[in-house]
Amino acid sequence: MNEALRQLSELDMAGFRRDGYLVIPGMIDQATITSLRQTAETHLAAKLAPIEYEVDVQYPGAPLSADAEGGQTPRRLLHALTRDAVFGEVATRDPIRQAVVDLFSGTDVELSQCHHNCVMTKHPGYSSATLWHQDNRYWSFDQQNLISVWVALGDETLSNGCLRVIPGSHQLDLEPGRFDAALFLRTDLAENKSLLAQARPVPLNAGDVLFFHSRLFHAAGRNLTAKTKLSVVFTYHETTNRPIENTRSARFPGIRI
Ligand SMILES: O=C(O)CCC(=O)C(=O)O
Repeated sequence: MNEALRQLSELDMAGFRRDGYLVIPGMIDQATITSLRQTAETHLAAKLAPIEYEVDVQYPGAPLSADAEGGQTPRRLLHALTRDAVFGEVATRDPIRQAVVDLFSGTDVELSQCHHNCVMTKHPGYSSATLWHQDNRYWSFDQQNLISVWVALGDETLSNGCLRVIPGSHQLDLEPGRFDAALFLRTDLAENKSLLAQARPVPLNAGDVLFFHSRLFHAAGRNLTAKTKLSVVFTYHETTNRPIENTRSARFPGIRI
């Protein structure tokens, strides 16, 4: 890789390899954050499809049905790339493009359209908690080696449901019995409890960017504040990492960046 073109330092990349995640504070300028946030808020106000609702995910705390109180609470504004050019510009251009190329050691990289590729929202009152999981549950590729990029559009803390991660957990190989049927870590097992004791919150400020490996265990709580939390999330993989035939990952081809 050409050293001069790198976005990340050697230290950043070593940290990512060791921990499975990396935060770059203030990577995205505030004018871009404002534009992303305003676009997301406009789409939310108009309930512009496609939207995944809290009731669709049925995570802990979600309203039980669309007719229940809070049943119309959005969870994800899907297909960010085709919503507005502002999302694609952030996802496919520097500094994020170069940082992702750095983390994949300079190989050819594609932006997945199949999952994530969305604005994650957490609304006051009716948001749900996300249990411990690896994001590979969303994709089907030859290698479980994808990287997600989480851009905070506002401040993220434990109070509004920021991510929590288990540093280094992307290197673990756990027996299938440690997961439930939906591929969340079972919290009743002693061996999982000691793993979860290593969890750390990842607080972010608007404009900070979190890079994390698709094998990293992470979770997040509900939004207990009065303000909606918004983040834009994209996922990337190497071009040589092929989607498995006839899966969702194959049906939504990646975009070369
Ligand atoms: O914001 C959250 O609750 C966690 C999001 C997440 O980990 C996911 O969508 O896979």
